[in-house]
Amino acid sequence: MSRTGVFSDDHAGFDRPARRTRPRTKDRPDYSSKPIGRVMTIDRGRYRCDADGVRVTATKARQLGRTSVIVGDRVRLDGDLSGDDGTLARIVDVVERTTVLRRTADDDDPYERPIVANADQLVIVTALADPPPRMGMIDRILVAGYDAGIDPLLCLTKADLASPSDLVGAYAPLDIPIVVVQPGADLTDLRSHLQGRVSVLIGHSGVGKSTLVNALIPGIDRATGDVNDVTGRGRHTSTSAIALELPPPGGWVIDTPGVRSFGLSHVTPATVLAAFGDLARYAQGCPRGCTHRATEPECGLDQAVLDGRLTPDRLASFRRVQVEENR
Ligand SMILES: Nc1nc2c(ncn2[C@@H]2O[C@H](COP(=O)(O)OP(=O)(O)OP(=O)(O)O)[C@@H](O)[C@H]2O)c(=O)[nH]1
Ligand SMILES: [Mg+2]
Ligand SMILES: [Zn+2]
Repeated sequence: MSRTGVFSDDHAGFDRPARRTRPRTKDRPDYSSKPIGRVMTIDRGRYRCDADGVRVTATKARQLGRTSVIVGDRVRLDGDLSGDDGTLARIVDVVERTTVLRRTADDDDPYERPIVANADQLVIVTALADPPPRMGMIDRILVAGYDAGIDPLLCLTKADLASPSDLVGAYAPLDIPIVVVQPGADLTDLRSHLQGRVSVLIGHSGVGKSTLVNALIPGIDRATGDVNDVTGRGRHTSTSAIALELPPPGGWVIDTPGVRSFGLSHVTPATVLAAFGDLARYAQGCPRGCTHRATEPECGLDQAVLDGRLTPDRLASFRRVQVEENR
C-alpha cells in the first residue's frame, strides 16, 4: 500500500461514528452490596483477603479481565466467604483506590509498577548501619510518597550499631516524623504513628522491616534474614508484600520485599520540588521556567547555598532525584 493510501485510511477512520457504549449497569451486574475484603497477599493468582476478620482465598472473576488487583486493594467478594479450607471466593470488583504507591525499575523504565493500594502512610525503613544508610534512596522513596499523596515517616533501625544523629539532622529541615529503633526498643512512639492507619514499609533488603513487623504483632513470626558479611546487603528474605493487622488500637502494616532501586520515571519535576518542601521557598526567586538543574545559571537554589540558607548536601540530594519532564 502506498504512503498516501495509509494516510487516507486513517482519515476514513476519523470520520467513523464513535462506537456506542452502553451504560455500565447493563454491561455488568451491580456488585455494590457485596461484602468488601482487603487483599493481604497474592500468591500465584490466589488472593488472600481479610473479610471482616475472616481469611478468605479468592480468584479474580473473569469479567475483571486485566484489571489489576494489588496488595491493599479493597475488593467486592462473591461466592463462598466461609474461609473454610479448600473454599474459593471470587473478586468481582475493585473499590476505587485512595492511593497507589508506584515505582519504576529505574529512571528510564516506562513501566510503572504499582506496589500497594490504599496506604496512607509510607514508612521509609533505613538501617543506620549494616546495610549503611543511603540518602539517595530515602529521597527517592520520599518523592514517590509525595507523588502518591502518602504521608512519610522515616524509621531508622539498628540504632544499637550506629548513631542516628547525622541522618536525623539531615532530615530535620523536611519536618517529617522520625522514629529511631533498635532491638528491644520501646515502640510506643512508632505504635502511636501507626495507630488506625494503613502503613507500608519500604526499604532496602536487610534493614529490618520484617523484624519490626514481628515486634509490632506478637506471634506473627515473619521470616527475617541475615545481612551478608561480604556484600553488606540483606538477602531478600521477604519475597512478596503482605498486609497485616495490628493489635488494638488497630491499623495495618504492609511488609514488602527489599527494593534495590526506586525508579521515578513517572514523577514530574514539580512533584520532586514539592517533596523537598524546604527547597520550594528558595525556588521562588528562580527565573521563569527554571529547571533547577546544576546547568541553570540563575537558579535560586544555588543562590540559597551561596547565602548559607541551604546546605550543599541538601541541594545535591534534590538534584540526584530530579527527573525529566514528561518522560
Ligand atoms: N543489630 C540489629 N540488627 C537488626 C535490627 N533490626 C533487624 N536486624 C537484623 O537485620 C537482619 C535483617 O532483618 P529483616 O527484618 O529480615 O530485614 P528486611 O528489611 O525484612 O529484609 P528483606 O525481607 O530482605 O527486605 C536480621 O538479621 C535482623 O535480625 C536492629 O535494630 N539491630
Ligand atoms: Mg523482610
Ligand atoms: Zn531554579
